[in-house]
Amino acid sequence: MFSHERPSCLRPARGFRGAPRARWACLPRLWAIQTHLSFVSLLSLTTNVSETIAHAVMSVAFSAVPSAAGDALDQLCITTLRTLAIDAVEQAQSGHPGAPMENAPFGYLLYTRYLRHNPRNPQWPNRDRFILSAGHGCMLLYGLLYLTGYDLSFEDIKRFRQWGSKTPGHPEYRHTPGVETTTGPLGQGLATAVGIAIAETKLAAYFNRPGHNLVDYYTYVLCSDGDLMEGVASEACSLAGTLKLGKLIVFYADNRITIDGSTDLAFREHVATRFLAYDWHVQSIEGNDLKQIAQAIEQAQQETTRPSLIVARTHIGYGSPNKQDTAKAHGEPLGAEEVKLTKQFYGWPYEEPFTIPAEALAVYRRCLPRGEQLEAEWRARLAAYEAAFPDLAAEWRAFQAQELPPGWDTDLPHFTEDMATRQASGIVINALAPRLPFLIGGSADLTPSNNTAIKSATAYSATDRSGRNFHFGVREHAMGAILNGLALTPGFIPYGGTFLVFSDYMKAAIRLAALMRLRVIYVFTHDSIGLGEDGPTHQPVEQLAGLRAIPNLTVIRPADANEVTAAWCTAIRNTAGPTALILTRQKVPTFDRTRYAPANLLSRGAYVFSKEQADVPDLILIGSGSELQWAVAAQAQLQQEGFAVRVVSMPSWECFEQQPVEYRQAVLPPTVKKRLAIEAAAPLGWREYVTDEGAVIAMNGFGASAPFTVLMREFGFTVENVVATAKSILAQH
Ligand SMILES: Cc1ncc(C[n+]2csc(CCOP(=O)(O)OP(=O)(O)O)c2C)c(N)n1
Ligand SMILES: [Mg+2]
Repeated sequence: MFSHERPSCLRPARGFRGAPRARWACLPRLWAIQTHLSFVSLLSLTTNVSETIAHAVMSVAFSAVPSAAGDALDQLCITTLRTLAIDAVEQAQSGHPGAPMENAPFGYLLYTRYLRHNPRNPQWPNRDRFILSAGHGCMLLYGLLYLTGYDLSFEDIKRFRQWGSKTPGHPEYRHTPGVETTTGPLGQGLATAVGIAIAETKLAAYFNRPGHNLVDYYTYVLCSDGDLMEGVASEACSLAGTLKLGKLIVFYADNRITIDGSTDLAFREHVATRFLAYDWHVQSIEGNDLKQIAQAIEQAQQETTRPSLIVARTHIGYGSPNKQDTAKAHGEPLGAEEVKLTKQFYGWPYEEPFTIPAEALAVYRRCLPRGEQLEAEWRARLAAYEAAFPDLAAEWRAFQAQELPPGWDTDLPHFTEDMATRQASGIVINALAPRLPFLIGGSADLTPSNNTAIKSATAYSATDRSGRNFHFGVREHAMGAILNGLALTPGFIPYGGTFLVFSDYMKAAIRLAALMRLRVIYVFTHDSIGLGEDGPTHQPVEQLAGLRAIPNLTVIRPADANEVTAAWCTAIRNTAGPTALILTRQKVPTFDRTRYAPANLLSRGAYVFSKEQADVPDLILIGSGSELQWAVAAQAQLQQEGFAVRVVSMPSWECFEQQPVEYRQAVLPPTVKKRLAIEAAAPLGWREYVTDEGAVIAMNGFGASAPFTVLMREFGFTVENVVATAKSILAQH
């Protein structure tokens, strides 16, 4: 059962045999190619080829399903894609030739026959999505994008992995047209695709009406052994099965090779059986057989209630006589001699690298008119929809433009009672939810603790796609990746909650959200030793410093309930990257804003919360989150003793750094170097704000298990300690 022999239940549905074949049994028909090439005219391309070629072949219809090896033109197209990848990696002397060589048949068939895409408009809302989860195989994707006519120049292909080119070492969202998400960290692409597929179901549920299928697209993924070894893929695919994401189609390149060598070293599980257990639809095929690939894709499309996995037995570095089926084909150029031998094997007669036969290009470029036509058909559907449902159509347009409804941020909760900031966050979410229909989110099984539920909404499920509350299960990492997938359909405002300490479990996904500048909101509660008795396993210490170190991520640790309202508004307006809200478990004071500065100053990152009773302060106390209260109390005592003390609330370093220098210097005057920061977390990074003359009251080790009031006292978060430390700073010259 757990050998690589497939159990009979996994045999392909259409009666493919999948019997073991001789290593070279799936050779292209060399004679056919060579005959074909003998009358192929060549284009040595330096610019994008003119549209005339594409139009000349527009009328050529696709045959329904190709034969196993396809016709000579199919093979020519596949070989073109393979050699393009080989040459680009060779030229860069860096990259991964093996995966593109291996997966070219699937890539070719998908892009030219199945994927409904428009290279002229990569953002067309109803396009099918393709995610290359095995991002190291990016030359496959770049090759396809270039050949099918995306805005990628031939020069970009030749300058693979070079400074300033559109072809970076792994696919990057917003960098290369047609790249749907950034991939490279294995497992992320597949898990993100689950979020992308969820987004489709949600949009369809919201906008589609009988007879008006405005939203209807597939999410395709190409993944590798490494993708499926990673835990995040297991988390996400398990959830995808539960959620019955029937339009998610995953092609698994089962080449049984990773960097260390054979997968037998570390990965002997039966993947197909595993996915059956997730309640996926599973097929097993030969990955070099066009007929099997085509039939499997069609079968997967027809399966509408379960996500589909196509386990394709493939061969890394296909065609390389000395490197195929070895780890050597994975991550280094083949080398001149091996390139020669490989091209000989393919029956490729051209010595000049980067040769693209005109006939092959013409086939790929048929995607241009085909894409225009697909989009035009959809636009006609949209026009009919607009006529039938003008109000919904207006919402559709607002969604696409990522417009927030007018007045969404007026009359939001103003708090007077003391409460935990996580509790305030729950109230704010529920105030925002009716105004922001695309604010959706949930928790990794901590909904009651994170206060993430939208009370007026149902749970998102296989039977209720209109649900807005997500139950990610105890799967922080997948939650992070799925949030990214949701945010990749701009217009959605996804949020996800867990304890701050478990943000570590999802760090890789947070990092990608930041790299992609996605509007994702994290609700991280239980933000310090203030959570109390659960003890040091649950008490975050170093997490804040780690999150603050991530570029493009905005971290906000509001001090009280009214700062929470402002923090949510800042997060929703932030379209330049994700935002992490850092919230307390324990109750904190809600400050009287008639006495102290208004809470909406939070958007500036730091502000003078309580001014000194003098022209210039002797000392500045800086607090964030639950520790601001100690600064405020200490200010009163110190002022009684004659010191002019300023209190600065500093919920967000990132927001503060974006302020003009005049503002920053007005809050923290450079001449006032006696400063004391108080934050129940690792002190790393605070030195910059307290200067050499200041100090930080922080956590210099792990916490402990005890009631939170005891912990705060024992770790020095008290008025007495703040006053004493402040005095020692003031006493220094
Ligand atoms: C999270 C993560 N860990 C490690 C790597 C480094 N890495 C790149 S590819 C790879 C494994 C390659 O094997 P496979 O995924 O089967 O791809 P193939 O070589 O078959 O194309 C590794 C470990 C990575 N990209 N992401
Ligand atoms: Mg592999």
